[in-house]
Amino acid sequence: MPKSQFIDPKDIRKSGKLTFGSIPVNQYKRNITDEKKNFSNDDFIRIYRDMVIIREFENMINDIKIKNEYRGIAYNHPGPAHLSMGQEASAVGMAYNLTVDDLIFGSHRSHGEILAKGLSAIHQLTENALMEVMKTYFGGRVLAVVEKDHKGTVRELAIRFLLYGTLAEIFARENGFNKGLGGSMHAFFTPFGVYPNNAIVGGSGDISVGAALYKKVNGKSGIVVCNIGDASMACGPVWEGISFATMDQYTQLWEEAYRGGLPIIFNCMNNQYGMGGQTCGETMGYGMVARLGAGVNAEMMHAERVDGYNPLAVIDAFKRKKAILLDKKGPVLLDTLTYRFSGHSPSDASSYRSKEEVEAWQNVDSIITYGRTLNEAGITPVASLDSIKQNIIEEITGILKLSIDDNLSPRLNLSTNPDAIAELMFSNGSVDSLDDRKPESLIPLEENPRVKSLKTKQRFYLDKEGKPVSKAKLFQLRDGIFEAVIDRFYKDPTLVAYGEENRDWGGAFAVYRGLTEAMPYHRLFNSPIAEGAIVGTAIGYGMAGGRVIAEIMYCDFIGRCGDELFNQLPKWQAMSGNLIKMPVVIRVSVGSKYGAQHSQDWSSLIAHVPGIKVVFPTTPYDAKGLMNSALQGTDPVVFFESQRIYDVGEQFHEEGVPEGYYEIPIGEPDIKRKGSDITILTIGSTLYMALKAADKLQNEYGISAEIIDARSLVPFNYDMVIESVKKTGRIVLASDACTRGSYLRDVASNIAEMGFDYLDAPPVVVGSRNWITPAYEMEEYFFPQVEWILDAIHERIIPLKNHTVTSDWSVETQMKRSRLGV
Ligand SMILES: Cc1ncc(C[n+]2csc(CCOP(=O)(O)OP(=O)(O)O)c2C)c(N)n1
Ligand SMILES: [Mg+2]
Repeated sequence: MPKSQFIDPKDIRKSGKLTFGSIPVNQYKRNITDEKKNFSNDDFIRIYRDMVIIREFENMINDIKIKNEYRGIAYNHPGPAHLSMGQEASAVGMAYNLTVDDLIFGSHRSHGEILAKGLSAIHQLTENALMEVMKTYFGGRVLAVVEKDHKGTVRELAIRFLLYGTLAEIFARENGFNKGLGGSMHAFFTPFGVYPNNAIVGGSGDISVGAALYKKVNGKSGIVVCNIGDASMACGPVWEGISFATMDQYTQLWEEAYRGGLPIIFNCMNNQYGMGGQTCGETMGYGMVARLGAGVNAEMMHAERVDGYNPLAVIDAFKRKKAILLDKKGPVLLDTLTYRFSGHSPSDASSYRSKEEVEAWQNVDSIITYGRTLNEAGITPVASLDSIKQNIIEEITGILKLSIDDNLSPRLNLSTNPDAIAELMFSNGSVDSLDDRKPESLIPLEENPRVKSLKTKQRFYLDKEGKPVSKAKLFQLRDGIFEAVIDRFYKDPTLVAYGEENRDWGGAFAVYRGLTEAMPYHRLFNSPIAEGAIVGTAIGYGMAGGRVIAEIMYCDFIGRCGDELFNQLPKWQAMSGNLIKMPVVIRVSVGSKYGAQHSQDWSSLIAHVPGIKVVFPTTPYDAKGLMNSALQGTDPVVFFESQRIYDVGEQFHEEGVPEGYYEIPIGEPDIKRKGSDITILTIGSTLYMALKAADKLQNEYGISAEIIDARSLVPFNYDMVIESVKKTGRIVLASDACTRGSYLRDVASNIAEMGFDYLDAPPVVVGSRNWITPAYEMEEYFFPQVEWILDAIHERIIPLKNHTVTSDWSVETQMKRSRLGV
């Protein structure tokens, strides 16, 4: 809580009542004659055309899925296809007034939204702009296929491009909008403002909020629409995204120019089912999705239910809601009522609903109803509508032929280039700043009190006389991180940092002390206690074009942002065909002393997931250099920090920690002490334990240990380790992670394979016990100790003369523990 806001017990304890206003439900009353003021005949007809394009596109996919054939063209599509037949009016109505600067995010059922938004963009952009988009996208390779033999207008060409890029993506072809790596549930096309669609139900709920944050913080025009299903309204990311989007600080604390709500519409495509579960009456209790807005903020999120079976009602609602956002009064919750008469997927037998129900909705099918209305209002004869439909069928038939032609539309060739996907996993960029604006700050860098105080600190742990420097005078590991972070704040105007206690508290572990004085609210702020949203919004912020540092206060809390860390952060660069960049750094502090739920090193879990760079520095010099690299790059980095060593000084880099900027490449381990008889490879603060073990080995047993600090887990260059093993013939690996399934087990097995010829004994891993972390007073029985390292060497690698073991390294015990699962 900022000190500027006084929590007065007199006010807080007053009695009273909370009252809620009313939420409009299907209030749209205009008829087509009224709407003639707002739409030309061409507009009315275009709305119809767009709905039919979506319907026929999905008809085609449905036929392919069910009959392996569409209009005589045979094809087998084994992948997913969640169709939205019946929902076309809600998609077209949503997209109608959105510009290309307005971004939409969606779900597994978003083909219709992609096409609707794309068609709307094609209508709005100039022909030159359209040609530019098509020529530059993947170097024009998508365009090349549809351009051949095309005789129509540029806009018609662009429609072909849209249909082909989407269908080729669904069929996993390289010409697809995401090189075939997204597929049906994840296809998107950012030049038209179509951002990632998410196969994880509710996955867009927090990511989209991050994109809205990007718009707001960087003064970019446009709004964000988060299209999600009615069942996803139960999901954590959606609730956390809503909490993040409605924080009071936007309207109460942020500086004048930035004051106001986030520009986002949570648009629930309410088809009333989540697979076979009925959200109203069975799996949820909201009755109407719109009701949820009432509990969130005083504006009740401007919630409203709108009839998504009438495209004009949806257009009207989006127009009004967009105006609210542009007036900085967002966010908004829309409950767009709709119905899919297609199954959840083509194999769905619809056992959960009656034939009568489906027919009742088919009877009010928006395409038929709207077409009839146009005809009755004298806007267009039935024959014209029929011919629109016929043309669309022909067009889609042509697109299908192009998309399944293996010569025109091949897949990524993993036979000729087995690394084709590997090459798309990371972007490996190096960028000083993601925007040209001057970075905003409250004071010049030199005037910052912490920057000034750091100038007086000792940057090496020993003074000139070789005596240890006191903690008060020492430049510590936390200072190394701070210097990298503040430097980037003054270089990159897009950089924002947030998490729990990031502002007034100075970061839970004082890494950010001094930043609050330097940075305006919109660049540094406290988030809600919502780890999912902390990481999810960071992903959206990065995707939209900004750089972000989000913080998870304790490593144990990464379970709270599991989906964001495992399914979202690592995947979108590759799933976009490497068009999206992800300059997102997640700082994760590894705890100690606080028992089972605050003291786990889960770096192995993150390292297991392909697509994230993982670092774990343990010295001030490394922490600063690696943070600089992380903040210069364009890839997601999970940056582990150990609470045990935030206050250590630099012991290894003899010149001390440089004041200026330098980078340490991610992926390179570092020899912290040279030796010749045995290698000890460590991750995290176990380095300091290993140093003590090395002292003992030398002093008591005459064994010289070489100590290598991994520094990074992913990527990881084995050269130095293999070279060391060639010399020593022996290796122990130690970290605080529980031993079973740990990253060091993986490294050990790789070393056994790659360095077998040089090894005199198998690599041995010393990790924590496979238990809960006990209380601080019992930690010595859980985390690796100096003696454990010596015992492991003695028992498994090389007998140490007169050594008395204190921990049990017998094979029998190892097998027994494994049998018991502990
Ligand atoms: C986290 C997660 N849980 C379950 C699923 C399986 N699943 C896919 S779609 C779906 C129903 C989603 O319903 P809703 O959000 O209303 O979207 P709709 O399918 O109706 O468009 C489920 C349960 C999933 N993809 N992700
Ligand atoms: Mg649904």
